[in-house]
Amino acid sequence: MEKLLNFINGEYAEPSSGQFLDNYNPSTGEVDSLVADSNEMDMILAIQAANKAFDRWKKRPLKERVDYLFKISELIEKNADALAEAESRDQGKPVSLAKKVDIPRAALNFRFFAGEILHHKEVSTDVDGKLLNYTLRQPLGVAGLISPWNLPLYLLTWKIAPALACGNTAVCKPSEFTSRTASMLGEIFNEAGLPPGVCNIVLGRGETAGQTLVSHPGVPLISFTGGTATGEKILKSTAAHFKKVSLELGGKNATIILKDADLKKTIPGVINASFLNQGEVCLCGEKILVQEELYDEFVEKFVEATKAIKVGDPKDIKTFMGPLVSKQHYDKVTGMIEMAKNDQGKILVGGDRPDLPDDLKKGYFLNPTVITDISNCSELHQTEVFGPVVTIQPFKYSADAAKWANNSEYGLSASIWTESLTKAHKLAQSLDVGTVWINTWLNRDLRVPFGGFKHSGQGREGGEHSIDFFTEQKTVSLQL
Ligand code: TXE
Repeated sequence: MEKLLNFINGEYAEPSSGQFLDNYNPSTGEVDSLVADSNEMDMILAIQAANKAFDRWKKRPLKERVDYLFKISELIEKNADALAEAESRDQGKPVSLAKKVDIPRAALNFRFFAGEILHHKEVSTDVDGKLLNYTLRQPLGVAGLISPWNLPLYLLTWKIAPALACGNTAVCKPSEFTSRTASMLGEIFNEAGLPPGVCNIVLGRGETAGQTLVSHPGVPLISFTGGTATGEKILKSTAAHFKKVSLELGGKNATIILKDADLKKTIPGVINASFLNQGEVCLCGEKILVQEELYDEFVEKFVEATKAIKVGDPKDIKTFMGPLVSKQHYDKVTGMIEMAKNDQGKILVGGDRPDLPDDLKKGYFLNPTVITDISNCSELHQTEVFGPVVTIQPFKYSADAAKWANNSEYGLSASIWTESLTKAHKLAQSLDVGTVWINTWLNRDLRVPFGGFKHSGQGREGGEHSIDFFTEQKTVSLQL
């Protein structure tokens, strides 16, 4: 059976223990490859390789570093079809979505941060012509980059590109559920001529490989995207070494629809915000709040649009939703639907499995699910489902919408749908979240700060914020 291997110091390597994890295809429920189950020793080898490469990498002329990033971006584009198919096979997302979003975004991450570092400027201040202050930036060393399973290549490259652009070297730990595209990156790095050790990829479990990376004293910064509980563990593990840590964690995001929303634009937008990527995007709006006057009409049209969603083979161009990523995750999501039923929730559509051909019968497919009539205080309104399950609740005034939107330990994002931009702006001001979209969702501009309030994370990445994170800034004060 095919083995997905580590990429350390420019070479593919088996894990030192010889142990592998079963890698399931979520569409069929069958094991279709094996993933290196790396241990502490593998991770230490990767950290040593990255550490050794750091001194030369940080001294390379800026243009040279940037040229590598542009080359990697081109190669991702050249291999886009193979990468999209691999992503879909591992993660379950439709191939069409991977081709349209994940892989182009991965290529863009390298191009964007190459441009960002090329155009980066520092400031200087003059004090009466007698004192000149200016700032310098320097990379920190080995960056530990840990990514989740929902947008595997997209989120990993979102970390690799700025880390390398700033002159750090990297050790990556992709999710054990979706290691395939990460393992393909090694070949791309070699074809781009990236010097050995500059970017290493260690596959395996979080509690072994991941934990070694976050606790190792030779890794001064950690960029993590994943679950909030893991984020908390990482903070504790890194505290002893005062590491720089950026955490992008979960969300329980609200979609707020005011009574004057144009449903022609709103319904397709909210369908995307609810069910894109099987609802496995940390920015998905799981909690839909609709102003009373529009509630009935919205529910009727939204349910109709949900029923029209095609769930099935991710290879089929017409498929909008593939299977959930894993059996564990499928059990978690269906468990939350049971919780809604126990809370007297009314399931208007979904909650069941689609009827599929024999080869997909054991896949982790779930129909998009819409639930109403559960109390605002229900646990389902606080806990992240991370699947194709949304609740709809009515509200009277904008202030009530803000209250229910903020009623969660998370604070990642929200979307507001209305024709009144003044109302939308006021509402945006009252939401405790890192990103508010108005009449749109998931529209990402890589220059703007991205991150969460409260338990949705700490720190911001994107544009100059990533440069801030992946460098230390130094002030030089010169008496003239
Ligand atoms: O994520 P984990 P899981 C949410 C979502 C999901 C829940 C758990 O609600 O149901 O998190 O998902 C690595 N030290 N999100 O369990 O475990 C792990 O190997 C170092 C939100 O899959 O957080 C993987 O590479 N690393 C989300 C990465 O952390 C550790 C995306 C994420 O895995 C580690 C995914 C440790 N001790 C899930 N333990 C988002 N914000 O986009 C695990 N890892």
